[in-house]
Amino acid sequence: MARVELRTCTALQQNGEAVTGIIPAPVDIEYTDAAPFVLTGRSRFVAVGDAASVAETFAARARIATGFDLPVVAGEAAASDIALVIDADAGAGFEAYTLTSGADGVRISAPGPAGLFWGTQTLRQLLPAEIERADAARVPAEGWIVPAASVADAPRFAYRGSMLDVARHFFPVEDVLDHIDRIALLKLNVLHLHLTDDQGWRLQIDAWPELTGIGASTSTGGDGGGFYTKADYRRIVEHAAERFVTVVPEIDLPGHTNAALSAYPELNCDGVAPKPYEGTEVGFSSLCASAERAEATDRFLADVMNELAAMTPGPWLHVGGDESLATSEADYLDLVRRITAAGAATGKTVIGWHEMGASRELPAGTVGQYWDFVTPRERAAELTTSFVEQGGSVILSPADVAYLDMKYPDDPDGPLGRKLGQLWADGPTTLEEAYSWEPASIVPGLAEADILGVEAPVWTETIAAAPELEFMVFPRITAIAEIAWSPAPAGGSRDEADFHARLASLGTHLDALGIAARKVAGVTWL
Ligand code: TNX
Repeated sequence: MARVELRTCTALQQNGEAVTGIIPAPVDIEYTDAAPFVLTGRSRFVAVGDAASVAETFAARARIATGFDLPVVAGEAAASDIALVIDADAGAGFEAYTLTSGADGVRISAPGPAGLFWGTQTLRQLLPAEIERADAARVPAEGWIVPAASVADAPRFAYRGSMLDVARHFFPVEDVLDHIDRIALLKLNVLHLHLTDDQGWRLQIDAWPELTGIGASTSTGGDGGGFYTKADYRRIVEHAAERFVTVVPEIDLPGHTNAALSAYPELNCDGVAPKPYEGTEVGFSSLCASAERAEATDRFLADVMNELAAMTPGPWLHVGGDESLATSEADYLDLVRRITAAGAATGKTVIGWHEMGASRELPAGTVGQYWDFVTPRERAAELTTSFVEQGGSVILSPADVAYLDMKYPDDPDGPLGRKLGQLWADGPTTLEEAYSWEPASIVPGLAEADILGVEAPVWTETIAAAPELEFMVFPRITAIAEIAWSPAPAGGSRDEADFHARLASLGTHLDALGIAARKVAGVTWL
């Protein structure tokens, strides 16, 4: 039996058409010409070890699309079954997994549930796209086949993020849950929620009720407000946790605070609450550093950080720190010290945008998020390495390749007939640009081990509804997900044609999910 080794993970060819391709590319994948696995009405999920809940998450989706019973059971797996096996030797690291598929069944093995879950996301992509459907109305012509394959996989970076700005425009809980499900398909494991900004405060804080009472009523462009109750936030966190996604909440401080300042006069140096803001400027608002306001400001910081930490099971709190252009340098350093101390006092690890590296008093382990360009300008590189010098690590989000709110080059109308996106980060961003950067080559002096991970932010000044979000995020987020998960390419450059072929295949899944992805030129969409 011939073994087709596909070093670069090119899709299996059938009648010259790509039928399958995994994004992000696994470390190792071999398709064979052996008989495929077929999921049928007799198939079961056989859980071995602590695998039942991962099996159930996948089975729930598969039942809806197939109409099959697909029970989750213990015991011996038959050739018609999918076995999910916890096995300490199945790979290095808690997110590693192996997968084999063929006429003898599917077997996914991993040292722990997280790896097992990522294995099921690979299986999701190996199945026909109809597996994504929210009803069982369409049976794939070839049946529910999984090509015979053998995969061994593990992520390059521990932190693989998608950031959603719910402050400039509010996105209801259901939209956020959908987004989590989609990023999990790409093995992204962090949802960074940008919860506060000048235009809105989106999270209930009991000790400061007007943050949402007043501060949540607005958005950019006068499109109405909204906020998450604590129960809403917990729903998001739980939905994410079931998909091995950690929520990183961001309260942006000390700038980007007009919504909070408009809700509480005592947070303002002049004691006067500014009007709510619905424009798109940045850098005009600031918490007050002066001694007269210290009691109110520090109580605000402690209350917000404590309530936020109490409802956040993940290890990180993001405290912002970007573009505080209305804060003097001395005040900025003073406020960053107090903000990061309040965050760290909760026991969480603090994350801040790279400007916070100006402080030499960061709590141990503070993580810096780099948002300058692929080629750092001005002080961006030194501000970033400052986090590492102080014992922390770095997340890379170079704006000219990883900001998904940048326009596409041909600036098409969005799905709701409006122009979307921004140009400030060195003009539009193509799919190829999003795919063509190397995390270890951005900030001089950063070693691989200093890089916690990679994140793709989407800011929503111009993006007001879920289809618009989908149109800007997909497909470029698939490029960022691959950079975050897959090994650094041998020889330094990634194989764009291979990526395009796999993306064409993934595109059928995005279609079946009903995602309004931008069908960029250069990909032969199926
Ligand atoms: C910069 S870079 C911002 C956001 C804007 C975004 C628009 C950074 C950390 N902040 O405040 O929404 O550009 O692209």
